[in-house]
Amino acid sequence: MSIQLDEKIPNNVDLSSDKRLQRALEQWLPNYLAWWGDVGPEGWQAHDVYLRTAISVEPDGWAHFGHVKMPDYRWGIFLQPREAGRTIGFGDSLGQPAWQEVPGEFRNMLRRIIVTQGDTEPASVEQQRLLGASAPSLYDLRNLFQVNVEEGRHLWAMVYLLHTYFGKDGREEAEGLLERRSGDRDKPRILGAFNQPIENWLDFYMFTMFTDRDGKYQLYALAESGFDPLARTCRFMLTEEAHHMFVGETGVDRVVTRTAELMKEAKDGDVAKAGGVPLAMIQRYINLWFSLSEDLFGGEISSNAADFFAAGLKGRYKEAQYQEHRALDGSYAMEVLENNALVKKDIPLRTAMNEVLRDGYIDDCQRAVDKWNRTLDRAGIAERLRLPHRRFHRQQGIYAGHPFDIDGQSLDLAGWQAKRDEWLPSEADKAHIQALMQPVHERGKIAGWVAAPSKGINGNPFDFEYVRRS
Ligand code: BYC
Ligand code: FE
Ligand code: FE
Repeated sequence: MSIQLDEKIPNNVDLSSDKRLQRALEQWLPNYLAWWGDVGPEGWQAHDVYLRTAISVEPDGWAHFGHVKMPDYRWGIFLQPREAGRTIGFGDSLGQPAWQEVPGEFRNMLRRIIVTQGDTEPASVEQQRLLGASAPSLYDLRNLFQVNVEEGRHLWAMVYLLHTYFGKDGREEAEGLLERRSGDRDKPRILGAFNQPIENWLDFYMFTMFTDRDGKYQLYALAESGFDPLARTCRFMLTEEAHHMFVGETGVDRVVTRTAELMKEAKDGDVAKAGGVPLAMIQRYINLWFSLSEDLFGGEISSNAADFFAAGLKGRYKEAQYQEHRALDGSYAMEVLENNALVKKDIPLRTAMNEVLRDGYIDDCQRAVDKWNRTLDRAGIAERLRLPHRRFHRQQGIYAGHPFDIDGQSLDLAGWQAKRDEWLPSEADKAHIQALMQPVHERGKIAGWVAAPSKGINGNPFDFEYVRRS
């Protein structure tokens, strides 16, 4: 029985001898599979998909590749191995031994962080569930499903923590994670971007580029956590996350590449007429998903963030890069909106932790945009892509609800409305992209609006049979 269990659920948490966890999972697993069947990827469940499965945490042994049916995917539980003598790296408890059990005084805060993190994972699967029907290639189809099964595993990772460390209310929260639904009016997912529709593959590339990248920064911040099981769980999740961001960053780059080709080939340079995505439209999708994803960092000025940091639960990106880990005396200069005017203010550093994390995120996004611009440059195209200003189109924090243009200049409502369709995807854009979403499910072929990748997955060529009928 226990050997069977380890075979079914690969893990490094000694599941076969943990009766309590087994019982909790026994209850939860059928509900998880029902959820996957209900709102996981539509179609393709009986196909063989070339997927990687995490079967150990060894640096070069964890990614096992092979054709499997998604419902047979072995969702596992992996934590980075424990580091002997690890201490808390920041906040009020700096230098004390890392917690192996939940510290009572921080229990609610910690549970809330874990639930918020856990909620995003199934949400993204729900958002992406219809994309298989319009995949531009088998390579892309496979990448979509890879991302989906791994987000499923990330849900498992948070459920493991809830089941193991939070008793009855942890089990209830774990059920709740399967009950909320992306975009549902009555029981929506917790964070804004995870209730936004992902309607087409440009949305998908933008989401994996910008929204999964929020995941990277949040996971790095939680990988510093003084609660050691959370830190170790997030560290391992980050190894999988890299591929999701790769799918997004190279996905956008492949669209840009194809657009540049069409700009030169198409008669009178009309990319839209030639069946491509015009650069201005790509820019509007960048503007949308970048701003939605910035909101995921929370308010610029946040007492929650200060509390998380003080408690030693959520640190900064690579905390070791900083000299000083209490962040009690520092401040952060911020432009704050006061009576409709921007005023420079010094904000106590702990309260500005969301903004500190967002800074690193924005730099990382800019690096990717620079790369896309090099693609344009190599193709001899003079136009450039850009990130909108961080104040543009915000719905959380101090700039929320106030219109700013893409350079961060304040506008009145009429000014915003006049420009809205220049900056964000319009109904016409959506209709154009939708018309391009003709599926290409034939081996080695690719849709006309996106370039093929420069290489395939795990050393295989692009025309490998990434998804096949069994
Ligand atoms: N939408 O103090 P504030 C990933 C709420 S992505 C809706 O400004 P705080 C993934 C907030 O909850 C990574 N509500 O913010 C990616 C609070 O509510 P209450 C996910 C929001 O708390 C792709 C109020 O506004 N991980 O893994 O400092 C695919 C004031 O909050 C939003 C995490 O997020 C929003 N965008 O920061 C798959 C890590 N922002 O108290 C997966 C855990 C804020 O008034 N979460 N609010 O009811 C956190 O660390 C924090 O909760 C947040 C928010 C950074 C999200
Ligand atoms: Fe994830
Ligand atoms: Fe991800």
